[in-house]
Amino acid sequence: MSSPGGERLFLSGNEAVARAAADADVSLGTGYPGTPSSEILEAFDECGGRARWAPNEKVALEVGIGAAFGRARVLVTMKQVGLNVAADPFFSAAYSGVDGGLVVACADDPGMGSSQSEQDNRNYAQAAGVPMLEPSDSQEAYDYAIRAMEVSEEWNIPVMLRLTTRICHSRTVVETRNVAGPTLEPDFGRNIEGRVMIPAHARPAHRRLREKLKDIRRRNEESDMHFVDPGDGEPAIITSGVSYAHARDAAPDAPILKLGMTHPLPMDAIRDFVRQHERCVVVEENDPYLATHIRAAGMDVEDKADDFRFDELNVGRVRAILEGQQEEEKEDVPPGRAPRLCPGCPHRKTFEVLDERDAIVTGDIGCYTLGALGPFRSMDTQLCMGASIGMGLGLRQVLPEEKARRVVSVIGDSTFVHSGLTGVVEMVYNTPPTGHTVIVVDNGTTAMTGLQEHPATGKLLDGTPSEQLSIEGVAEAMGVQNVDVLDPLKETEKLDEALQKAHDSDETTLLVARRSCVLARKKARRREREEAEANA
Ligand SMILES: Cc1ncc(C[n+]2csc(CCOP(=O)(O)OP(=O)(O)O)c2C)c(N)n1
Ligand code: SF4
Repeated sequence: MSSPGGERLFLSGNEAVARAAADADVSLGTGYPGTPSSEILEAFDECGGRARWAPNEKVALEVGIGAAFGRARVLVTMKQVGLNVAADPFFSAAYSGVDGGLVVACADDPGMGSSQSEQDNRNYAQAAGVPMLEPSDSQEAYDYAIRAMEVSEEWNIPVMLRLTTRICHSRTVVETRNVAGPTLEPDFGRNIEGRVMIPAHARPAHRRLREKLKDIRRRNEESDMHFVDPGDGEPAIITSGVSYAHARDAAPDAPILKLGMTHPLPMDAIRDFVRQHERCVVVEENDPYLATHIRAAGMDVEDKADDFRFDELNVGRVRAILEGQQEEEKEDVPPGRAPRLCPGCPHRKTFEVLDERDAIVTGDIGCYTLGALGPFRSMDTQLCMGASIGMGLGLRQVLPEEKARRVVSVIGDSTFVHSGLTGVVEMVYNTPPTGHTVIVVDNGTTAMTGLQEHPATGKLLDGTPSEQLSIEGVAEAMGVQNVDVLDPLKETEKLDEALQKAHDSDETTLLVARRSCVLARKKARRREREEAEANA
């Protein structure tokens, strides 16, 4: 896989991370799709890497930790909220450390172009005690992915590569280089004290982690990952990630301290810079992560006003921050056209039926969330992946009987596998007095994030066949009393009747509304054509 380097390529940040992983001989890439991170593993596959979609981010990270215990180089990818799902192993892996190299590429979505929250994952690196590198363009995405692997291997610690939407999707020139491959062969050596995180082992592991972080910080002080762009303008700027590019354009004459490793922070280097300038402004997207930690270290730096905490930054907004503007002038932006389900989308019929039935719908995340908007307006709740079933059960437990019977949980096939299964266990275990009804809207793909495969499609990331998880089989095995599969378009009446029957009974029901996504069908036909051409 590794290349001699020296190529000049025009890559997105996601492609640059994938190319770095291929050049660094990463043994395994695993993750769960989520905008803006999804293309990393797809591009890694195209570079010849071994890339796999896991059922969810927690499993992906656990697979990654296992492989890194086996001394391999591993890349794990996810979007920012994915780390909420994977947080448990993330915190513990910081204690246990790893034997190979483990890089967690985690992509934040400032402005929430495709997310339900504007969560700033830099706080996770700090909270878990995991070193973090923040690239500011595709070249740095390439270089820092390699650096992150080196830091991970040198200190035996997972490392977070923190990306944001602009970095993931913007293309800039990348020069590849010859990257040293792993020095260790995959192997497993017993280390029970280091890897079994019972309290007696975790207490010294926590102390070891804090010592490691002190050493990494000392190394970071000397590192070329932070540098000063000299200038004689005022104010001086401290920044990182994509904000560096905006700051450079907004204030070309200003001295800028650009940080690369932002956990643990090189506080001595920052202090030196702050001492030399009368007025220092921290420019960063979303949370005041840098500003808070720099101030906590006793330095007097200016922070952006609260108004600038929301959404992505751009050159104009950075100028306003540097001028000390406290409130942002809001432009009247005409509302864009609301997104809609595609014509012929299989989810449409299900929502028409639910609308006619006046169901109370606890929903989930996917294309089908558009059932909450016009013309259907028939989804009443949506919080995070997998929440539909638990929330439906909660309502069923407390509502008066007639209303409780109207509650239906709607969840997509990818989301069902990701985090719906334990909701079904709750439904079977703590069945509400009126029972409960779940509809799995199975369109045979992860449509919302770009038509990725998942365990219930029976195909791996690259389209090769794999064991297919049966949604109805799992539901039956878990003890759901009534399980049925139907085509929402061809069997609309049957769907309505099944919902009526479920409404009137006190039993648990799971209906699989199965019909392929129109775009997934097109993609499958394209793939078949390409395969036929290749074999001709
Ligand atoms: C924890 C988490 N991981 C990933 C995502 C990104 N994401 C949103 S919906 C979704 C799955 C959509 O697939 P499916 O449930 O099958 O519905 P479809 O879009 O195909 O209708 C994903 C991966 C997310 N929002 N949260
Ligand atoms: S991409 Fe597929 S699932 Fe999503 S709206 Fe279009 S047809 Fe429906």
